[in-house]
Amino acid sequence: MPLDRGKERVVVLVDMDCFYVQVEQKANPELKGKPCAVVQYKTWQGGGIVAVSYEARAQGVKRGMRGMEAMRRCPGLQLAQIPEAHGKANLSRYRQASAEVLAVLSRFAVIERASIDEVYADLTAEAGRRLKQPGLLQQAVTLLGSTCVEGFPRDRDRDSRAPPLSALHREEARREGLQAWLDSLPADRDQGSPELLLTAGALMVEEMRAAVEAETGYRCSAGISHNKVLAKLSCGLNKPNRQTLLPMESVDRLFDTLPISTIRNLGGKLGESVSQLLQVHNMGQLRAFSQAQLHTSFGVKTGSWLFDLCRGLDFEPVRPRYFPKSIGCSKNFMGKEALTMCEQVKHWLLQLSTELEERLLQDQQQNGRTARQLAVALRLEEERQSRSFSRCCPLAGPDAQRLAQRAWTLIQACNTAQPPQAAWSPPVIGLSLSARDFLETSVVSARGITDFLTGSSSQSPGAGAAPNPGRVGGAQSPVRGLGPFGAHRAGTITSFFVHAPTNKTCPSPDPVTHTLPAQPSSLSIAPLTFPPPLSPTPPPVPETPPSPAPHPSPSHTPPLGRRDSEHTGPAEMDLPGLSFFKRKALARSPGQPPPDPPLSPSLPTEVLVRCARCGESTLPWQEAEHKDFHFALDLQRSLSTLPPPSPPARTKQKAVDQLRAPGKRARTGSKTLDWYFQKAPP
Ligand code: DCP
Repeated sequence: MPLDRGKERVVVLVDMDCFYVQVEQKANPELKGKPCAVVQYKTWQGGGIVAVSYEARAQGVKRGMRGMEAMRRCPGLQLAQIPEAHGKANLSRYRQASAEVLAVLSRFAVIERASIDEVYADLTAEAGRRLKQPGLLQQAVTLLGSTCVEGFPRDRDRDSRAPPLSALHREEARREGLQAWLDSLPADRDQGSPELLLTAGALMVEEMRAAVEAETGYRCSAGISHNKVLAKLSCGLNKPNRQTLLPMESVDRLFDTLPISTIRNLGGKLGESVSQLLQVHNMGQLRAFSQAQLHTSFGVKTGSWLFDLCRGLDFEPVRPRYFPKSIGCSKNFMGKEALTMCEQVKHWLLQLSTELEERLLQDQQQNGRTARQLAVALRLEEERQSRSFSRCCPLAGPDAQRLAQRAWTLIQACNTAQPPQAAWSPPVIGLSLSARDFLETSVVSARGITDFLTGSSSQSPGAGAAPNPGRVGGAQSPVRGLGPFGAHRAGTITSFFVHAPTNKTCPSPDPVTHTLPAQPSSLSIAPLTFPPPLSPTPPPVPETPPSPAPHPSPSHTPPLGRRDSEHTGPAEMDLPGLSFFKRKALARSPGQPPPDPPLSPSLPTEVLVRCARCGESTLPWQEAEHKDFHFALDLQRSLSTLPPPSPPARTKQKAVDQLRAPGKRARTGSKTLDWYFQKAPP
């Protein structure tokens, strides 16, 4: 029996529960079971809360509150603080915890690391295999001991306005729903049944989560469904320490009351625009629009995507990714913290470089890979607007002094202050350094490249072969899966997921839209004098209220110069502050990496992600926003040229008409594209 469209796969999202809190609780077991929160930078009103235990959530403590306010709400609240290093938050203990969890999960399936505490996996193949095992479902009701089935029993309504159930009632409802689900499964165990496959997947996920808790002490929740969107959505339905199976038959009812903003990829401006343009609030309301209407309003690609999405269909594959694509660190300088002197910029470049060096060395040691590119991004504040710039250059080693020097070389052209340039203008409100384009080093040399390209590894037992032939890092060879319970040492698993990019050339940036002052010749650059690497000198700025994460906007991210221009690649500087590095370079043994290639004008220094639609180059972390940019353009075009869709509901039609009426159009049309890049209010 062919599976219904969109129900072919079993996809899981595993998400750690109040992750940073759990890490702190593991480090300090006295915090366990207590209302507890993790704060960042404690000095201003008790710091900003970034993670909250479920006990504290029950008492009204929320992420984003100041520590002092949270203490007022919840007097017994325990506050743990994120460690700091180099004048900024140091997340290494959370990254370490994340790596421990990933190591466990990757024994069961090929995983896609979605964030520090979220992992996707496609379990289709292994679930299919398990279905063939005799007696699989006999113990299901016991084995699925933390599984909730959304929409079951069928007559139970999910009423978000109803008072929350007690833990006892929740457990009763869970069991009842699970039993009803199991009773509804086809008796003949037709192996093509999507529902049976989901159930087999849920059994696997129970095992995966139990292994994570047994081996790391961390608890997690999970969502099991047919695609990434539904998996992500369902994961959040019964947190903490529960997993939720979301069958396709329950999607319509769930979507009828589900705000559009809660769906993956619709949480920001895109979802806001869909709501505003179509005057809809819930996902289910989108079903009232025909595919042609959605095409008309959003273009064929986005329109088709929305048409499928509101029916629970999504076809994005799980892409094998074990390690982060880049290793980066950033710091914001809001308000009075903004950097206005070159020395401040250099100071922070070195702080960031020092952290980056530590993390790159650790990554090299643990994962056997070496970064080949350095990307620098900075946000400048000009006339109350922020503009972002970014540049890349080749990178041969993680030495902090050298990283800082290269970063400085790359960004100097952004300084428009008059000579002698002790000052920096416009003020810097965000700095970010990131290393990427990783090359396998130790693993490749130890095992030979053929294994990696063919996947013919003796370490891949095959039982859990990846269902999806994902491609990673631009490599053209399919990735083989990992067998469940196969042993993988840290540092060898990387071979399955990351391939050495072959001769990746730097795409040339598009013509510059924002002109920058010409880079002065290298002779006119002020000598670079970084403080010594372990300088105890505190940053010359006090702590102020927390700032949002760097949010560079693609529309404001022109390259810093034309690649073919003589000003593109500032020449390597021979500067007194580099003596430390030079000594090291002179002492380099033959086995050590060569020095960084010079940033000579003839070298391509931009290595950015090229947009297929417009050819514009952006940094990888700006890709998503860049897509929003195109969406915004599409919207503007559709507003100005196309007839409205005709949704059935009269009020809806009226609202859409109003939105498109000439008098009203100016309102939407008058928004600049910048509007689309502003963060949605929380
Ligand atoms: N985090 C952060 N700043 C944010 C959001 C999150 O520092 N604005 C950190 C702290 C979180 C971790 O990332 O513990 C994971 O974020 P999640 O959004 O997954 O939230 P939690 O794991 O804390 O809670 P939940 O159980 O709701 O997933």
